[in-house]
Amino acid sequence: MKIQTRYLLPRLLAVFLPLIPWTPAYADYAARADVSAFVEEIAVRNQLDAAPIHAALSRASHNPRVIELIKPPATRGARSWRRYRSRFIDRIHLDAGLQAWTQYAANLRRAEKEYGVPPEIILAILGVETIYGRNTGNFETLSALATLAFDYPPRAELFRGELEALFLLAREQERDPASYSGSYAGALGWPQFLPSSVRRYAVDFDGDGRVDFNADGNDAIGSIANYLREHGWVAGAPVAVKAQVAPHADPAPFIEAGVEPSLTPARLAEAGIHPLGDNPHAGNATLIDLETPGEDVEYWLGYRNFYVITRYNRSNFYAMAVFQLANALRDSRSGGFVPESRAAPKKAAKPASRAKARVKAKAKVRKPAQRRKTRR
Ligand SMILES: [Ca+2]
Repeated sequence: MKIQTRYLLPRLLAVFLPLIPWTPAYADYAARADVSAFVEEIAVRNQLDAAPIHAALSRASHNPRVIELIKPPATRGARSWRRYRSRFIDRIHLDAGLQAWTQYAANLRRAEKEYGVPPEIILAILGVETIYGRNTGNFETLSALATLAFDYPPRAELFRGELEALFLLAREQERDPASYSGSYAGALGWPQFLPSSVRRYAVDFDGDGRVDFNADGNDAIGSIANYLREHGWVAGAPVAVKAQVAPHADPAPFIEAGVEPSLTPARLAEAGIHPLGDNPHAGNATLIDLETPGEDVEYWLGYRNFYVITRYNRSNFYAMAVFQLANALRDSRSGGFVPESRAAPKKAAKPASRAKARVKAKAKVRKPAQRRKTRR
């Protein structure tokens, strides 16, 4: 009988391939030439000893879950402001936020005094980011950043910078670089700062001699306030106000004008776009459209402080959720706010999972403003 060799080889491969240990290119970071070049480069730039960095990276491992989470979804569903909002303006965030307000009242007041950022904004960021330290993430930061720096080309430049920052942070904090954990994108602790932001903006707000974003919220409170002030927070100025767009108006060019508040009240008025309320702010604004499928678009004017919140996470949805959670916390503290979920029960929102992960991925990209062209 003639053996059908052309079928034999694929069959043999099918049988034996699974038995051969598969060694992907990223298996051992310390053995890779591109990784060694990176180590040499950062060692020279920062007067670091290359050997311990190399040794640390030899303990890092590729984490496929990190790649899965950072990747944009293959199919993008319709964005829904209502769904996004319902994930953050709810009983869980309000209760935890009010409790944190009481617990950290003294430091929140001090942060406002020193940095000009009101307590409810700081609390809202802590709420949206991690629900006051509940969800800081369980990814080993060194491996997560190595995976993104060396095995995810679209964001390699950013994450190589963050990996370098992690080594410098570890040196400054006298910690093992492998001892950090946080989000899959390398964000750390209650405020989810990337290592570069920890180095640049973190403050030891409780004065115990070190920055600790995991033990409690004290250092996070001062650090968030400092971050916002450094990005241009204006004490006492408004964040955003609902806008009315006249039926004849075409908001598209104004929305496309970008995230910088560049639209003067006169130009907006001329186009038929007006702030709602009695005391319109004289400052420049950006026009924000909040879309929910099947509903009218909600329009808002975002002022300088809205823009500053987008420096924490470059998303209008994110900044608006922070602003509205802040308002809800303030109103609840004075006894006025009834969360939507209680006032009028709606269909349960889908679990955040993928969409939230995506948002958080970007949230973590907290590079200094001048290094960042435009983000999210
Ligand atoms: Ca401290």
